[in-house]
Amino acid sequence: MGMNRFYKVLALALVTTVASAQLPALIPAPQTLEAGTGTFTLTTQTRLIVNTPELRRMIAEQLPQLPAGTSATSTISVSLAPAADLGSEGYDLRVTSKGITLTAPKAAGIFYGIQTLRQLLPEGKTALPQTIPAIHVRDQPRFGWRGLMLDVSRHFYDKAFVKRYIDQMARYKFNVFHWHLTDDQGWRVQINRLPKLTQVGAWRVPRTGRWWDLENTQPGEVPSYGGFYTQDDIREVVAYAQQRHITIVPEIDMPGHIMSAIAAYPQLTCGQLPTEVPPNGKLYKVKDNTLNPCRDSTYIFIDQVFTEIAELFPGPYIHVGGDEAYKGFWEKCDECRTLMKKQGIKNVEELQSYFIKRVEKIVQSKGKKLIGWDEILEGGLAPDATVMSWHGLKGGIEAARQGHPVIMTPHQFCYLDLYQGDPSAEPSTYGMCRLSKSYAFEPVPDSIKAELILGGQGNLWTESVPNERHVEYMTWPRAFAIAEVLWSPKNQRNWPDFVHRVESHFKRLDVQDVNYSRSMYNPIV
Ligand code: TNX
Repeated sequence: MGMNRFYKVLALALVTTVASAQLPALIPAPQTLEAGTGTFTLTTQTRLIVNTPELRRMIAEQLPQLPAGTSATSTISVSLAPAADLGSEGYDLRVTSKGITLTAPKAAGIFYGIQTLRQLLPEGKTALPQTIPAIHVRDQPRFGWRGLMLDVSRHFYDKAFVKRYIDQMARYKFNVFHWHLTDDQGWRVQINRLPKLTQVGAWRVPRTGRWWDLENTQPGEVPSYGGFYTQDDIREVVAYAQQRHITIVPEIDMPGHIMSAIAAYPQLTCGQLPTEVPPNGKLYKVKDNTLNPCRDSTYIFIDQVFTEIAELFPGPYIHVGGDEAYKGFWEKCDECRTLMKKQGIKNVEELQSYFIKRVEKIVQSKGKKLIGWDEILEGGLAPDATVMSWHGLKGGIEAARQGHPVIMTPHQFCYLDLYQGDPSAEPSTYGMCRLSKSYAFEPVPDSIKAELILGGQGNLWTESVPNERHVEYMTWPRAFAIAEVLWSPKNQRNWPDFVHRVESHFKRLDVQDVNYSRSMYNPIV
């Protein structure tokens, strides 16, 4: 680097540092932010002016308690007001020395404005007075789908933790919680019509020597690892998420990754091997974990499950998985061969497509829309499917080319189960996805219609994530990066400034006792 260029880079770095030191550290960065002059102090005399009971409840839950004051000179005014340019989630937040004004066309926008306001206030302090800088933020998200996925099958985390996780998501303006409720290693949602799904399918005998499966077992007990959510638990979590403007997308993974259900109801498979809920471990190769796509009884089972799932989850989608289905047993199954001949199905990929198309009809009969992982492209997409692209961007590009909506979640950028720093200093897993890589995620490829990309999400698979502290460690700060990619304007991305803000949010996580990784400081040498 020439000397001139060196000084230019140095000057730029200084300017960035000075600028970021002055502006409040908001994550995700808002669309526009202007610093004002002076500060506003929230005191016991500050009066709250709100025009609906719903907003009053929201503020009571999210901000320090404001006693009914009398001063008309210091106010927080929150109101719904039309604004064509703010969309359904945007808001306008103005802080001056006299008070705070928050307006939005919809309640969701008010909710996000409150999250911004919380980030302007000191973390964890409830006592007044509190002082915040004068500022004007006019903000709305880049994408309507801003998700995180949590796998609760490979390891189970209880309802209280899931609520805490959702709380944390809401602070960073995520609006979709994709709940991976079933997989080979455990079925985690109670289905009343099919009680064995949780009586049998929610429990597994751990592989000897796997401390993370044995850690909850008392000495002398027959080790059994597992757990599930009752329908009351699910309703409680759904209501909690709704209050935070988060839609839950339940995933019931099929036709593969469903050995836990097969262990409970063995007639669901082609039946060439004995079944059990397998022990956890990504090295454990699951084989006969595929539903039999040729029996009507399989679809009756799916109908029964989705009837209850649709009642429990008010959101518009059911995710049906579709990933990594092992099709070897279909090739060897007489029933499958007969059906394929009768229907003119040429290969097992087309048989999977036949299966997903039938499943889509069931999903639609419950008033819901189907989402699947990108393998549902194999053999032809179901007519109205939304595709979640995890094999890089390519599945999403192909689905969009066919006119289908897409959620981008390419593993290279969005997989929160991968190493985030030097493997010798990190808990054991595989692959690599550094914070800087997540921050470089761009959901819209050049070649396709941007409107078909609904957004993206981070996915936390949990084969090697045995407990709740570890879930947090894997999630933060990478989910900060994903939140910013999905909310903030693309042209405002600024890595040095982001790192600065992340550091300030580490302090917030400390106060909240949420775990996180500092591996962004570890260069891999
Ligand atoms: C692939 S990504 C899977 C999961 C694993 C994950 C591990 C996807 C749709 N399926 O079952 O947990 O890799 O990273």
